[in-house]
This record gives sequence, C-alpha cells and structure tokens, in this order.
Amino acid sequence: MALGAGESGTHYRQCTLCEASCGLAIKVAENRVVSIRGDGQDPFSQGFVCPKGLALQDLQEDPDRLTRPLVKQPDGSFAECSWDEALDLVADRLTEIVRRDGGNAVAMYLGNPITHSWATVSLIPGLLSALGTRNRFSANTVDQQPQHLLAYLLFGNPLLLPVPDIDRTQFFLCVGGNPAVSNGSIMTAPDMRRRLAAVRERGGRVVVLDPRRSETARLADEHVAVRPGTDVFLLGALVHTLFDEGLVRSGRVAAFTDGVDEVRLAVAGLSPEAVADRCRVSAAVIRRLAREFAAAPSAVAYGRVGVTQSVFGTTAYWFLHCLNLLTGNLDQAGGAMFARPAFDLPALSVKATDLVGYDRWRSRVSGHPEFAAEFPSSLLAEEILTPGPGRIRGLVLYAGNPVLSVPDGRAVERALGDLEFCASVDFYLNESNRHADVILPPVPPLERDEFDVVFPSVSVRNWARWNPAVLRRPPGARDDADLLLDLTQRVHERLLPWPRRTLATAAVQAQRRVMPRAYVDLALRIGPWGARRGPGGLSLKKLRRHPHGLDLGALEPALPARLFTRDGRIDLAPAVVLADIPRVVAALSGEAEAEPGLDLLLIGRRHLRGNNSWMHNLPRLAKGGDRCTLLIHPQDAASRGLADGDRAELASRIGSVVAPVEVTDAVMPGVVSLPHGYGHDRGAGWSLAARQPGVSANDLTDATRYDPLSGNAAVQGTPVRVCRAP
Ligand SMILES: Nc1nc2c(c(=O)[nH]1)N[C@H]1C(S)=C(S)[C@@H](COP(=O)(O)OP(=O)(O)OC[C@H]3O[C@@H](n4cnc5c(=O)[nH]c(N)nc54)[C@H](O)[C@@H]3O)O[C@H]1N2
Ligand SMILES: Nc1nc2c(c(=O)[nH]1)N[C@H]1C(S)=C(S)[C@@H](COP(=O)(O)OP(=O)(O)OC[C@H]3O[C@@H](n4cnc5c(=O)[nH]c(N)nc54)[C@H](O)[C@@H]3O)O[C@H]1N2
Ligand code: SF4
Ligand SMILES: [Mo]
Repeated sequence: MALGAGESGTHYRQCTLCEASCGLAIKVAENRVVSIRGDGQDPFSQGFVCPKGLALQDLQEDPDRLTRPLVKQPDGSFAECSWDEALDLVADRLTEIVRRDGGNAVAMYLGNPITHSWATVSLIPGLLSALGTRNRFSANTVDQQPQHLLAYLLFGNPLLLPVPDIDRTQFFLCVGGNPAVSNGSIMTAPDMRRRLAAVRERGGRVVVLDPRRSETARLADEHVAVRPGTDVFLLGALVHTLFDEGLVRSGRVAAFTDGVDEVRLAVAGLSPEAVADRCRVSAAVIRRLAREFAAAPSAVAYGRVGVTQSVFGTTAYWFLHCLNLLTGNLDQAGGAMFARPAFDLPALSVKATDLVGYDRWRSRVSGHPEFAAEFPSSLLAEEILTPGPGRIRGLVLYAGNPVLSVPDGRAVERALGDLEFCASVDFYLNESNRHADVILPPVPPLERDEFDVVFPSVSVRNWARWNPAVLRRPPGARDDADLLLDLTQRVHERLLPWPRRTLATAAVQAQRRVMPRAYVDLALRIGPWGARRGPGGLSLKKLRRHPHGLDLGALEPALPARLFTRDGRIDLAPAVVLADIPRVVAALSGEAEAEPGLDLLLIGRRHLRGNNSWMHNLPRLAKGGDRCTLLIHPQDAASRGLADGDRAELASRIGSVVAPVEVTDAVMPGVVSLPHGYGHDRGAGWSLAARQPGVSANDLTDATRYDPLSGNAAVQGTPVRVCRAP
C-alpha cells in the first residue's frame, strides 16, 4: 500500500512538470522531501529523470512560492488576506462585470501547466460556463493548435493526436522538435535520448530538419538545415515527390481515406526544384529524403513547435500527416499511431465539452474564427484594448504568464494594466499576474492527489498511474480543484436565479465529494481498459496496486474504429486546408525578406534546465551561467563586428532587446536564436531569477504574425536586425 501524505519513507509518483511523465522516487521524512531520484521500477521511464524533476524539491521549498492569497492595495503593493475574503472579492468583481457587460466581458487565459492536472482539465470548463464567456485563450495557440485543428479535420476530434511509434520505427523524421532537450512533446516518451539511440542501434535512421544543429540533430544520422518558416514548402515538396515518383502506398487506411487526388493537385506546384532555394535545401536532398522515407520498412514524420509556430502552421503540419498516410505509415507499427488511454479523454471530451467545432463564432475585433472554443492568444491584447460593446474588462489568468509567453508581450502588459479587474490562480507572483488584483495560490504538485488525464492519450506506450499526494498540505491550503470549485460555486451564487442557483451549487458540492477518486474510478471503469468491459478490467482500486504505474503495452492499430468523423472515414483533403494552398503558392514566389532592413530570422530554443518562463527561480536549475544568449552564425557575427560575449542589440518591427552573443555555426547563416521565457526584471516575485533576468523574446515577436487557420502564433521566424549594442 502507498504511504499516506507526509508519512516518512519513499513515495512513488509521476513527475507532472513536462510531458515525459517520468516516475519519481521521493524520500520523505517529517513531511519534508529528503531526496528525489528516478523510479527504477517505473515500467515506462525505467529510472530516467531530468534536472527539473529533481528540482521539485526546490519548488516545494522555494521561499518565493506563494502560500496565502494576495490582494492588491491602493498603493500597488500586495497584502495577504483570508481565503474567503479573496474568493469573495474575485467572485464579486467578476460577476459585477458579467452583469453589466455580459459574459464575454470576462476572459480566461489558461497557461501550459493546466494540461498537467486532472483538476484543471476537468474543472475549468465549469468555471467558464458559469461565467458565460466565450473569451477563452490559452497557451495552445502559441504552441500546438495546428495539430488540434488537423486532428479535428482529419480524425473528427481535436484531441485525437497521432504519436510516433518511436520504439519500433525504422525512420524517424523529426521536423522542428528537439526532444533531446524538451523531453518530447505530443509524444510522451521518457528518456528520448535512449529511444533515439535505439532507432539507430536497430538499423533505423534519424533525420532532423531544423535551422539549428540542435541537441537532437547531434544524435541523428543526418541534420538538414532548413530556413525558418519554410517547412510548408519543404514538406509539400516531399509529398510532391511521393506522387511524382510513384511512391504513394497508403496501405490499409486507403480503404477509408478520401481526398488523395486533391492532395496530389495541391502539391502540384511544390516540386523540390521549385522550393529548394527558398528552403535552402537542395532538390536532390529533398527527393532522396522522400525516397528513403517511402522505402523504409516503417517511418514516421514528427513535427513540433518549429512547424506549428509559423504563419503556415496548419498547412505545413498537414503535409506531415500526408507523408505518414500516403506511405502507409498511419496507424501502423513504427509509424504514427494512436494511444488507447485508460481515461479516454478524446472520447469523454466529445460528450462533455464544446471542444469539437470550428468557426461556430468569431472574435469581436478581428473576426477570427474560434477553434475548439478558443481564440488565439495573439488577439488577447486587442480584445482588451479595443473599445466597444463586449470588450474584455475582467480576466482570470490561470497558471500562465502571457507577458513573457505571448507575442508582443509589452502589448499584453499594457492590456493587463488596462483591465478593470484581474484575478490569477498561480503559486508565483510572475510578470503577468503582478498586474492582477487578487492572486490565489494553489498547493504545489507534491501536495495534491494527481491523475494524468492528458498525456496517456499522446504516449508512445499505453499506461496509467494514480499519484497520491506525497506531502501533507499546510492547514487551510487549497489545491487547484478546491479553488476552481470555490470560484464556480461563488459565481453561480451571484449570477443564477433561484432555483437554478440551488441546483448548480448542489452540483458543485457533489463534485467536491466525488473528485478526484470516484470520478477517476468511473472514467477508468467505462474506459477502453475498464472493468465495465469485462473481468480483470481497470478500476482505481486495481490501479492503486501498481504504485510505479501500470504498463498497458505497445500502441496498436486503432482505425477506423477510433475515428470520430461523421462518416467514419478520413478526408485527407479538408476544404479549410485546400483553401490555404493559393496562399502557400503565392508566398513561394514572393520575396522572403519582406521587411526592409530586417535581414535575419529569429527562432527560439529551450534549455534542459528551464520550463518556459517559470522555473528560473529554483537553485538546482538556475546555476550554470546566463542561458539567455543570442546564437549567431560566424559570418553574420563578423559582418556586424560581433564577437563571442559581446552585447548585441536585436530589433524587430515590434521592439528591441539587448542580449549577449554566442557565435556558433550551429545556427545556419541568416538565422539567430534566443530562448523565450526570460525577462525577469520587471517586478515579479522571483528573487533568484531576477539576478539573471535575461530578456524576453516576446518583446520582439509580432502578434499580427499568426496562422490564419488555427490562430497559432508564429513566434518562429520573426524578421529582425542585429547590431552591436551601443
Ligand atoms: N517566443 C516564444 N514564445 C513562446 C514559445 C516559444 O517557443 N517561443 N513557446 C510557447 C509555448 S509552447 C508555451 S506552452 C507557452 C507557455 O506559456 P504560459 O503557460 O503562459 O507560461 P508558463 O511559463 O508555462 O507559466 C506557467 C505559470 O503557471 C504556474 N503554475 C505552474 N504549475 C501550476 C499549477 O499546478 N497550478 C497553477 N494554478 N499554476 C501553476 C507557474 O507558476 C507559472 O506562473 O509559451 C509559449 N511562448
Ligand atoms: N527543458 C524543457 N523542456 C520543455 C519545455 C521547456 O521550456 N524546457 N517546454 C515544454 C513545452 S511547453 C513544449 S510545447 C515542448 C516543445 O517541445 P519541442 O517542440 O521539442 O521544443 P523546442 O526545444 O523549442 O524545439 C523546437 C525546435 O524547432 C526548431 N525550429 C525553430 N524554427 C523552426 C522552423 O521554422 N522550422 C524547423 N524545421 N525547425 C524550427 C528550433 O531550432 C528547435 O530546435 O517542450 C516542453 N519541454
Ligand atoms: S523529463 Fe524531467 S520534467 Fe519531464 S517528466 Fe521527466 S523528470 Fe519531469
Ligand atoms: Mo508548450
């Protein structure tokens, strides 16, 4: 049996800081963490752990972490107050705005960590609907929204995302992802370095397409440097070559796939010869890659933020899907496969949320279509700052830091300052919620029961795990679930007339009783591995007998049964995407450097010892010098008189920053790289991070550059110029 929260001994738990979901063995004495190491008995992660997992101890002990609610004082400072005061104030002020201006006048911004807890995924929809707002923004639209849009268009469900069957593939084509550092994304696979090495050990190939010779590229058989933002042409040319050279073999899925001919027509103008100059990749290399990919016994094209964070995010990613499907690698071992999660989030979300849909309503100012009930985060600032009926006046910032994460962060900052009321649920005072009126801090991960409802659905193996709280929380402390239910109930009490009010608050009370245990138990029982399906099936009780997590085996073919489309077939050529082809073709003939004087393209990067904007305050991760450096190619450095360590001024259409230079041929000529998530010198409550603040890449990125289909921000490939800092 697992130990109770705070009991001395070794606790086993999944790390929820990133998608890899590693097992941890956490030694506890007197309700304190003594040490953390990888759990060697976790069947999935097998003892692998990264520096961030170990830093959970620092997070637990960080003196800057908030434990009591804060309320903004007339002089602008924050003061602690009681939970009831803070919660009532938030509910009063938000519902005042709703009553006066309507539900849409209150918005929510949801940050990346919300995907890492059952509570936020399951309970945020309830708060949104209590407020009656369609103004939902999230980190999704600065990240993977094209992948959700295509999952919806091709497979009928935004959450039905294929993942590379990395453990069996013979050809891993990695486009714009750096799993050796990010630890894998939309591909839950602890220890990617080992998994990549294994592809090569069994005679397979790893090829990386990236403007930078990334850490993953260094582990690969081949690195192909591609000009930022041109993946759409390169990937289109790979698909073109499949048709051109008679390499199309869709295999089993052909029986339920439509639209292949339309794909052929769509890529007609994207021959390798036509795109080579633009991508800086020779036609011969493109043709060879297409042939190798098609000839491999199994192959999978995988793309991440380098592909999706571009103005062609959706169409570029669509070509990746086409590559997989047209070579018979969709839903086949070693190809792009679908997980079979014990908590079947894709299936449950169809029934329980308004996630499934596109362009059912539009944004107020720009008229951008919603997708999956969200608007692009790039539009958050204009929705706040533009006068008129329905303007956003109140905001809930939930586990996010848009000032550092969303394009044109300075505009986001101005917008936050312009709000009538802003509440935040976060255990840090960050660069965004310092503009809030109230901050409600939940307990940190180790003090809550956890069940991962998201990442098993994008894992390279099937697994499930129950994670009891490791530490006892301080008296009175609340977790995200408590806070969401507290707020939802208070909003209902203020907005609903009797008797609906009584019914709604009774429903919230019922949720308090059943969540998470009875809720997770029910979802497991009715899920694809569940007890309802037969003897020996899963329940929470059964899962709890596996404190190191339960391995449910390799991925298996799931189509067509798993499709959520109305006709049970795949339309490989959705009208929404086909309509984008003329834009792609026009851009191919247009000039690359459209902005005069901005002769370099800025891309981002991640570091192993960071997590977006929020873990730079932890001693284990902060050590080791300034990581917020500008990578620049020796040619570009020389022509600007820049040497290693010099300070360079970097300017875009939007703004400018000054950063130290690292001269390296790891980036291709014409490209510079700066990580995002820095800029900790603007009054947030992170004392360690503030000592090495760095600058924010999103002071340079442009909110008007986004993928018009999915609304995803194009934070990669921002045109910039670089010179010596005065
Ligand atoms: N230029 C550029 N910009 C980017 C990117 C890029 O590559 N380049 N990447 C984008 C991507 S992929 C993402 S996901 C976004 C991230 O953007 P955001 O999600 O807006 O920012 P984070 O830095 O993840 O901030 C997370 C906040 O949540 C808080 N938090 C952590 N855990 C919890 C919890 O359990 N509960 C609660 N209530 N709060 C918690 C932290 O204290 C922190 O303040 O940034 C995007 N921005
Ligand atoms: N250590 C650590 N791990 C993390 C995070 C973190 O901040 N730190 N963040 C987490 C989050 S929120 C996410 S979304 C994932 C992201 O996971 P990944 O997508 O693997 O993230 P990155 O490491 O940013 O890798 C993106 C790669 O794309 C390349 N690139 C940039 N522009 C282009 C382009 O135009 N074309 C191509 N082909 N490539 C391009 C970059 O050089 C970089 O190598 O990582 C997660 N894991
Ligand atoms: S890779 Fe690191 S941060 Fe990600 S789950 Fe594993 S230990 Fe946690
Ligand atoms: Mo992300």
